[in-house]
Amino acid sequence: MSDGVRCMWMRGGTSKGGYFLAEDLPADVAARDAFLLGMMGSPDLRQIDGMGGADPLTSKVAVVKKSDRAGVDVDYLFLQVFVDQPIVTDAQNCGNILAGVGPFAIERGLVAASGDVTPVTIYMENTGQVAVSRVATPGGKVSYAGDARIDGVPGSSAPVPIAFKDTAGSSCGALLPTGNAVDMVEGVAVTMIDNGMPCVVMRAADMGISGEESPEELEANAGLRARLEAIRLACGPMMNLGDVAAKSVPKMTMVSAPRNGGAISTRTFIPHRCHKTIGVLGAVSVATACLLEGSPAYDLAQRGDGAERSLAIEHPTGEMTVVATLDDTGTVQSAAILRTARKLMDGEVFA
Ligand code: NQM
Repeated sequence: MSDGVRCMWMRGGTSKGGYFLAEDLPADVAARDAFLLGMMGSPDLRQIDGMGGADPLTSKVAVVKKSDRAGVDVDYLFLQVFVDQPIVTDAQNCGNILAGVGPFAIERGLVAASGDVTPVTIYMENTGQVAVSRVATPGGKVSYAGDARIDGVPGSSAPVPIAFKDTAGSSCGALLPTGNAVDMVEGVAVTMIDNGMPCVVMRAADMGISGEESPEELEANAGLRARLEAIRLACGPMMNLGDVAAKSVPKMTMVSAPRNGGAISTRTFIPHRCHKTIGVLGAVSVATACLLEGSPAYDLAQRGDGAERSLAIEHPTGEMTVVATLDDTGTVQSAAILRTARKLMDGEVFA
């Protein structure tokens, strides 16, 4: 067993994980990753000997430090610790875990609380982009209590609204890495898109499903999973992501017409488990695909109108609303979403 490492366990949005100050973790990446695998209990489907919750959504890590960048408060590196393989990857960002970064930075004294709401400007190291999160700090202390609700989390908490700018091409170099709104891959019409998260968007009907199935039903569909993985492996190099066999991107989103008054209905593989909701930046990318003429999502979506669109991205347990701001050409310039976060434990963790 290792010496204990200072760590705060938090729910960020619909994910959960360990939040560390960079200075508390080994500087050597191999030593850091070995520690993170050990403390999560990976590789093991049940993660029985660690903190991980046997799901990619609860096997996540945030590494935070004070930033040297002008106008930025903290730098945030997201690490996905695989459940069943000895892999720790920084190849993706996470907008849910991001929701805990502002409160964590204030709690650890990296940012001073200012007034009832403290804005925290966060540089996302995985993709080189900036997000601004607003943290409730009544009386100069972080408050997690409040009446904001997000689907996929029971009860209510203090709101953590987050605004993103310039997320296009975060990992793929361009919003549409192939230059096309639609490509045929393995006989299926797909949009390969990256507005903060590399995603492959396709019609549920083209994959032989209605799009109303539960995540459990979809995970039990071996034929669907094999087809999705074949498409994903083919899309990886086309999206400038190289061989994605051991990567957690691109995410695979199957879309159908909205059923509950939203903009579109989704079922997303991330990429081997079906998400119980949808990732934050995944939702921003899918919302952007809805506004892209030619995309399989375009005709299915209720797109609204005007320069500011509220697009409710329906998912298996509700919806996530993306507020997108468009320029004169109809291109998404910025996006905002509402999350909540909660401190669960502060102490030391062991590998
Ligand atoms: O897309 C899951 C999540 C995520 C990532 C995933 C996320 C995002 O729900 O920004 O939040 O797609 O692996 O936490």
